[in-house]
Amino acid sequence: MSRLQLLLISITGIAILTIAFALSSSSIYSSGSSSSNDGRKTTTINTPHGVYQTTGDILDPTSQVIGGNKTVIDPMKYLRTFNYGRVSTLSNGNTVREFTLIASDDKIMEISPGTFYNVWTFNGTVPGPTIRATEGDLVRIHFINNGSKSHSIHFHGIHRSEMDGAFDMVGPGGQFIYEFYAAPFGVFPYHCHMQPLEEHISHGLYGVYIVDPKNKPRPSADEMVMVMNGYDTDNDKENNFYTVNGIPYYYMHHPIQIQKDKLVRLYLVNMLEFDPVNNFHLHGNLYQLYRSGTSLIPSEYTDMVTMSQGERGILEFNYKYPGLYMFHAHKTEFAEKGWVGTFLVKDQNGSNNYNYYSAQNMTNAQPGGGRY
Ligand SMILES: [Cu+2]
Repeated sequence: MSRLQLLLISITGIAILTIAFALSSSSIYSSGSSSSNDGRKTTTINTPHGVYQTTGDILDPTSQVIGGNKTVIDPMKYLRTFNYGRVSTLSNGNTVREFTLIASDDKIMEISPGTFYNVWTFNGTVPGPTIRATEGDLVRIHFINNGSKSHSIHFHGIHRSEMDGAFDMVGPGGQFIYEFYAAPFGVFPYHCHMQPLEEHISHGLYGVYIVDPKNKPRPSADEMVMVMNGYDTDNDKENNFYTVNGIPYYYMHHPIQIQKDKLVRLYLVNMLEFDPVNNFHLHGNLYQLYRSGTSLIPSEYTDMVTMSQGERGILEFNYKYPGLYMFHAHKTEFAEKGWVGTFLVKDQNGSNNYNYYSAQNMTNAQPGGGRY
């Protein structure tokens, strides 16, 4: 059979599928499932914008996550929550910041609407809590392993070898105190360092550690944290879901509200397992990028940064015009499997000068009519 004949048959097939779904559909959107020759389940979704077929798990969720303690995290709460610890002062005047991090590995939690997965967590969420200190502070982490496997915490930054969390495993029921001086200033990941590493990281044992500069603090801003991650829900060492802050598409349906002309400072960390790179693209704007956050002088003015696992940076920007703007991975597959969100920029009187609801109708009209 010639390539042309094959092409014609394929086109005819797609056309028949399209018409079949259009006819069988009583609502604007419809979906159906079939099995392809290799046995993989194919989902066909018919929308006013076209017919989509996917062998991936999802194009966009059809409902909301449950929320509460069954869902792996509240991304809106996580976004602007910084934990400064229990503060005390040593006799020499040094500030001490104490934190408790508890690992678990037995929780089955919702990571996307209707999808439950065995997450391994620090303090019950993926990502774990954001730890924040100022350069020179003594940071003391009380680590408790409530899991059934050995775990540890490895902080990036400068510290003694016995505080590195790479060799000393903490067994089930065990405890360990990590102690180090916060240095240098910047943004860092922390994560479990037990083997097999990809299993411990891909299940969710990571979080963000921020060290603020002591002598010259960064100017005040609307600060937020974003962790890029994924979930391999079928155990084939490939991610099925991609997210920023733990739940795919969350900020697409719950835009992050920011003020026009106000400085936004975003602490961005890539903890994505299995895929070699990830990236962050901002719409309608560019940002000053401080790679690793270890300098007060930006390294680049851009709308795109690409990071491998463990890389991170601080992004600073302000919006000139009100409205709704996307941000997402510019690796299209990741964006289509959940790593996409929006900023809703408002002006001083609260208006966003934008037909937000019509945009919401476009993004929220889902197969089955689900609406956030
Ligand atoms: Cu672990």
